[in-house]
Amino acid sequence: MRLFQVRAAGGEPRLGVQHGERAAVLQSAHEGVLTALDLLLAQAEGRLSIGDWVGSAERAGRLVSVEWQELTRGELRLTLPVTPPEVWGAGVTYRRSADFREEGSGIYDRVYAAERPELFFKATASRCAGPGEPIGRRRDSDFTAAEPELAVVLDRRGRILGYTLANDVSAWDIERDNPLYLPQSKVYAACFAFGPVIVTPEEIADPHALTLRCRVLRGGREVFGGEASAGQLKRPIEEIVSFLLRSNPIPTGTVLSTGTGIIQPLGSGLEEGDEVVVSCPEIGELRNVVAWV
Ligand code: DO4
Ligand code: MG
Repeated sequence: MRLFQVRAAGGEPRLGVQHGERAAVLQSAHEGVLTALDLLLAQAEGRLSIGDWVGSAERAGRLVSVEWQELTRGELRLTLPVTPPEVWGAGVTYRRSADFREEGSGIYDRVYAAERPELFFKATASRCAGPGEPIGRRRDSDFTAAEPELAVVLDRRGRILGYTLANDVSAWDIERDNPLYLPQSKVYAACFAFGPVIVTPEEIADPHALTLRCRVLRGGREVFGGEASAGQLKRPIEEIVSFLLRSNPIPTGTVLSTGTGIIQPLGSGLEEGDEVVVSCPEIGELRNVVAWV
């Protein structure tokens, strides 16, 4: 099942369910469910099955059908598919990311080879951008890049509630200046985008078989394109999750982004107005335009 959320100006997020070009939006709470996280959690806890709940909400007239494309331009707009209390990132999980970052210090090669992964606090909900919302480029960065990543939504026990696409937008020049500046390269306004939907685990037989693609469009022309398979991840996603939970309780709805395998070359960073498109056939397409923050 593919779950999303919409919001009218000034309104609270509401759950929707996508089937291809059609979608259905929840009009009011049904069986105690109003948001995507309510539904994901209810299924994970064995209180309902999402398929049965959708059927029952349709019969009760609570799910109203809409065109998917309308949700990208109408009054009711796509927003974050869950409101995450915390967002964490994993780093240097692909050889390509280690090679690009390593400049002789040895730290990136060491963490790529080490048992313990790199994990960092990435964002709060207020720093996240949903589908179609602007992503940020810091005014004090000359080289900010997209980091297209597969992300998971977790419950407090670390169970994977669903998969989504993410963009761990990062000021690479600040990180390259000194690795101790990592939090400033990673955490700022609109530094993390994710969506458009959360795909439930029963639809993704093997997350490591997913291939992500990224395009950066400037004035409609592609100025960068790249792809990576999650099969190139150095370690399984469950292992990254288990390290995140070591002595570190996480709240339900936490998003963990699993690292980038797609690298924009030096000198081709994001400009204001660029559109970044992260896509994966099994999940959809996440589009965001870059804005100064
Ligand atoms: O160490 C820097 C961060 C790496 C990262 O975000 C990634 O590899 O995706
Ligand atoms: Mg990253």
